[in-house]
Amino acid sequence: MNKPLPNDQLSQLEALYAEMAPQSLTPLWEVLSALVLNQPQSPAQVHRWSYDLARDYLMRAGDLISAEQAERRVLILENPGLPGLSAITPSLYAGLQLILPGEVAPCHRHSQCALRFVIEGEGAYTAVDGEKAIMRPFDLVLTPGGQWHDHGNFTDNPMIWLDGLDIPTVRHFDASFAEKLPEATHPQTVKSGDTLVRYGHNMRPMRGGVADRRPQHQPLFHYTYTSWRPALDAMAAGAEIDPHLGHALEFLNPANGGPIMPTISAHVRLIPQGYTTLSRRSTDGTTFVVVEGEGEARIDGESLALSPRDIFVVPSWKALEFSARSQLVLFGFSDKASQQKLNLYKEQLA
Ligand code: GTQ
Repeated sequence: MNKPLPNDQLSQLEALYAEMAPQSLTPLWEVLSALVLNQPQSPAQVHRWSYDLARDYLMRAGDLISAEQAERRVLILENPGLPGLSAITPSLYAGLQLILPGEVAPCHRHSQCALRFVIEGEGAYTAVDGEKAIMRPFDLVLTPGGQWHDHGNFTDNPMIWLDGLDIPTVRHFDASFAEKLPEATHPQTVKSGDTLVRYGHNMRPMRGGVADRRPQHQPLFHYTYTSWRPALDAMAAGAEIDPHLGHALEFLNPANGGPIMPTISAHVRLIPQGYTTLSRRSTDGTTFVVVEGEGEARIDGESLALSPRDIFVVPSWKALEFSARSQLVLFGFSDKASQQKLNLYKEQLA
């Protein structure tokens, strides 16, 4: 509403609201400006989780409950501005998952799309439709919606990764289905690494027979650190830097050249030592992992110190700039994939 109303009009309106409320009717004019915002006003807050601190709690949980008992032993990174919603931004979820030596997180599938970004440990696996991806630090592994997945660790060390899922998006659409496989692990369908060989080199098998075993729309599910990290270095050595992003590369779905999954985009970026990026804001609230380096993120004036393995979230439409004290390498994921489909995505460069 634009102007304050006279008292007698107000009291009659309030009586009217009270009468209609039991009929599940409410007046738009009382809430319109809060519904149709002039610009995003995210309820999510800027937040950083110290990896060491979160890891400590995760390991203590590991002493008390097994991966099998928990189905997924994960500490949710819940945005302090979204209490009780199991969300890191309004549309996405993040958590830290621990698999201890000898454990299996049993096989299931669901509508939700998931990414895993490995933070600690080497050699445990995520199996997607019965094909194991052997996980190494800073690998990106996908379990796209509807694909069977189980995790297991037959190494001698704990394995911890960041889970990023579209749980709040699927909840928003009321479209969640999930089922468990009767067995803890999916039967092996093909040897580990088969999909990387077939789809991991900007190529795909020519049609025919078992060559096209993977779902056509979502064939690739493993993006290795050993491929993305040198690509970023080569870019930094040769290309002019983007003053707002640094050197940045987005992970793609080779089936269509689009984002990795229908609801989640992911990228990596490198900011050279001593460099400060120009301020930029975008509508896709983004969760970051510090892969290497030390520095600072300034987010609408708030400052976060960045250290390796820390995780932080920058909500929608917050102006963000990075300063790299030593060369900073970051991984980030967001709902840009969804927003672009819905023609909602916007960015603004300072
Ligand atoms: O690994 O399948 O963090 O289903 C949350 C839900 C992980 C998983 C999560 C899940 C998973």
